Amino acid sequence: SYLLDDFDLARVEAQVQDNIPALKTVLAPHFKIGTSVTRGMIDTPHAALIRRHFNSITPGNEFKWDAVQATEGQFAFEGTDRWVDFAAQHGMQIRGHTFVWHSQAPAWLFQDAQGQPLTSSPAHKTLLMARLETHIRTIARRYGNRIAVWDVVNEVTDPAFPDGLRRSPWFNVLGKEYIDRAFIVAREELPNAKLVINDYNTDIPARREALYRVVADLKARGIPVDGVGHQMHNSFARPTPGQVETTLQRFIPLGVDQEITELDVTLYDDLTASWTEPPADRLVRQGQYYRDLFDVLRRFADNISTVTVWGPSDDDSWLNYAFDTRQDWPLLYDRQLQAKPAYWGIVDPTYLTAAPLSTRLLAPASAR
Ligand code: 9MR
Repeated sequence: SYLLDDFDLARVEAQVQDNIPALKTVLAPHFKIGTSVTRGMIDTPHAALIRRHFNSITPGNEFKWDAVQATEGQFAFEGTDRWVDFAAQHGMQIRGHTFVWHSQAPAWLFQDAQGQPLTSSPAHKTLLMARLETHIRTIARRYGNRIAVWDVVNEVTDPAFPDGLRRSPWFNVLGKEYIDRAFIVAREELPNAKLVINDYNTDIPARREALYRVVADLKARGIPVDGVGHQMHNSFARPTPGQVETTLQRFIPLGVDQEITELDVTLYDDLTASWTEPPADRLVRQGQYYRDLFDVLRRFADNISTVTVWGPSDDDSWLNYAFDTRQDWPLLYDRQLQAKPAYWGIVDPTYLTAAPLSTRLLAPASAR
């Protein structure tokens, strides 16, 4: 054992690099580039990183039902207000995520006044539809045009069923009408917003076709859906650039805008490995993956309005806690907010041939 005496413990804030191109400038000819944001980031150096590189934000959790209306009829807008103001202040687009999802929904939503699960009885149908409408109308009226894009429904497909629709509580009570109503009500309230149906694994043929059928059916019946969101939680193995191309191509005849809404690229091949540091060769491969992916996305720029990565920097990825506690490095900037090979893959792939730049700045003691 030993004693320490008379020392300072100081937090060294990450420094946002000011000598590299802003992602949003590099990509301006093609599409908007966004990131998801989480609570607290407004007050950390992440805010500077977000302002510098991105022109769209998607609050990752604040707009979800359990955050906005945890208790029936009591709307909490503190978290959402902050981000809407932040976006307005910095001239960014903001995406609302999401009005209708089966997950991160409070228990009361699918229960009657006695706490019993809702059924498909006429009374319960009326109740749940009224809840859906109230929720959408209340949020839409608060923010109106300040929110340019809405993920109106999230993850509603399931290729296991012939109709391609997930058997969520929404579906089990209301049938597919809940999707129709969500879009119709959103359009009534928000005539100018882009209304999106968002889903994952859209590169896998079964899911892609399920989503295609659902969107085609909505369009055929005049339901106002403007866009398809491909989440894209990717790995090196999939989707390949070719699979992305096939997926984007598939939706073009439907005349919808397309967005990449939740992009990240795990460094792992499986669920068993667990590293404490990212292997350098993997970071370069990740850069190559982002390079090849963005080559495709740029080619489809006419059909894509926004590409959003699911977090500004590796310290703020859902993948750090989704699978036990193993760390992952799926994004464009590292935990010190420095540009990774992933960033260079998009901005200037010639840098990928060199060893990853390590330009971490540690402020000299005198400056702390
Ligand atoms: O990023 C979100 C994370 O903070 C939440 O804990 C998680 C809970 O489901 O949701 C994450 O975002 C999800 C998104 O809303 C929908 N697609 C999958 C995303 C990753 O789970």
